[in-house]
Amino acid sequence: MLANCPTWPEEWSAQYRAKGLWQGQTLGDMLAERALKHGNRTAVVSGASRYSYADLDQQTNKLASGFLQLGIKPEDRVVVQLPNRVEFFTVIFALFRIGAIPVFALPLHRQSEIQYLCEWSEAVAYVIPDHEAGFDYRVLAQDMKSKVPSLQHVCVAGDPGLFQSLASIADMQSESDPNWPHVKASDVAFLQLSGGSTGLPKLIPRTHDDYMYSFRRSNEICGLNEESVYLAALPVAHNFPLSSPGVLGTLYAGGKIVLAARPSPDDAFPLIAQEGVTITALVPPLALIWMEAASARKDDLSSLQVLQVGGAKFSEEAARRVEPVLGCKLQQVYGMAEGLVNYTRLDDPEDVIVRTQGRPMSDWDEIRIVDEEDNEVPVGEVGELLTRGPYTIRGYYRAEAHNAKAFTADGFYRTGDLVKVNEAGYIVVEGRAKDQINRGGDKIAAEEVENHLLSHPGVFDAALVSMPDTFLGERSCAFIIPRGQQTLSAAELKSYLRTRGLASYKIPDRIQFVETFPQTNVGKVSKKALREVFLTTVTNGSL
Ligand code: OOB
Repeated sequence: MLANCPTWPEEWSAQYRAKGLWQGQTLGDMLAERALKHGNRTAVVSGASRYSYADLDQQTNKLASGFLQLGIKPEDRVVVQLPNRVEFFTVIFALFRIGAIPVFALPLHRQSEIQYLCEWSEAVAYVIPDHEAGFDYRVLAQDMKSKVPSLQHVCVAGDPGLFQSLASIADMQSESDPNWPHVKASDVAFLQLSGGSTGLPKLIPRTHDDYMYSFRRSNEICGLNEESVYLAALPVAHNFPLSSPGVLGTLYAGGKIVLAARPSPDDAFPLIAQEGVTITALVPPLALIWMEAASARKDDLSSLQVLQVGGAKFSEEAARRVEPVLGCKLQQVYGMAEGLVNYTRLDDPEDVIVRTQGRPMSDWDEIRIVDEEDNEVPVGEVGELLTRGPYTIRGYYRAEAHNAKAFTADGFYRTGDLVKVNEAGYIVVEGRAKDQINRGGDKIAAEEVENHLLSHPGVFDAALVSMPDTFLGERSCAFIIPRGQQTLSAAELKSYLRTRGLASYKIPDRIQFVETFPQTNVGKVSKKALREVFLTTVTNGSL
């Protein structure tokens, strides 16, 4: 087991195994087994190319053997930053097969996030596309290679430039058959990134056992089977399209994955029509765009049975329009990379589907709704959601001090979400206790951006808060107290943040200069009051 990863106490693990929740299969073995069962069936469609289960498995083996020859060993960390293309699968399954640990980065991450991920995980390799959406990842990789001492290899999907291509790694000839390392299902399979609320994002260790349980159970709830066609419109490295039930659930079911390069209707609608897509997942702003476009376009979306919406709160008004406009069922999904996933059920009454964010997927999920003193609140009242269960982590990787705050002594994860739960166990997300902004599903840890702002010599103090937005749900506003008599402009600060290599969705949507911050009665910055300052000034028309 990877060091510095808190895990379930042995009696819990034993129980999860005895109940058949954890079945002792690794993700690498799952693909091999699926290839035996579904050999010639199409597993992945990407652009004009189609890959069968057998193709995927063979490609995975070749790459795994190449990775071994490069010297990548079990438990070595490898930062994987691939968009929706087939190499995402061959790379992660090759790493699973040799027991190396992918660290999932999102395509929008830039130098600041990637350097942190590489350094914190002490990654030996970094896997990138050549370029994507106008960005050359090889330039970023070159910078990382010069800054991160542990980084030995950069592996490129496509034209490798100065580095090594995945194709050449897969073609490395070995003297003998590879000696596959033994990988245990209870081992950490990969590290996922948390949305975070403190300075730097935390790494989430997920085991083969717990993750496989989460998508097997998701498949049951979402009705995935061999006939299912899943459109990956969101970036596949995110937990929602990865496993709820997402692409991994689809592979487990023997279905077909269709990869969209972008989630726009222009890209996605023709794929739905051509490939007979039955299910897909979107964040709320995209669901709004799809509904707008569906009324204006003529594409045949009739194969679509289920649209999952999650990652951020979906308004009831928009939720009610999904079925009439897109002709498919809506499923609300409220999940988190740390574990717990809630679904509305496909046969729930409409009111439940449009008004709630679902209920836990497993009977083994435990939830508690508590007040600020950790006392449980009465049913129907708002409190913070705490959770524990067979696929919810017991602690972040290398984060002992933080874990003591983020988890209770008896192993419940403090989600930082303010929710209420009705008599039937359905959850409604009401707000957030954590210092995070949810920008249409993209999570921004306020402190991370504040620290970047504070590094500017003209900034005396900085506070990032959310402001309501009809399209994204929330946008970010940075309140800045300038240092001394410095004259600073919003544009200057934004471009400063860009030069610090921050992902674009973290750049504040608005920057507001103030002289002081309102304070709480214990003398901390009151973000609640700042949000109110914003709202009043906006309504007065003075911003
Ligand atoms: C998903 O995972 P993360 O790790 O990016 O973000 C988790 C957080 C939750 O704690 C909550 O604050 C928010 O995102 N959230 C929602 C929501 N779904 C997630 N807030 C309101 N309504 C929803 N439906 O976002 C994620 C992981 C797996 C499946 C789906 C989403």
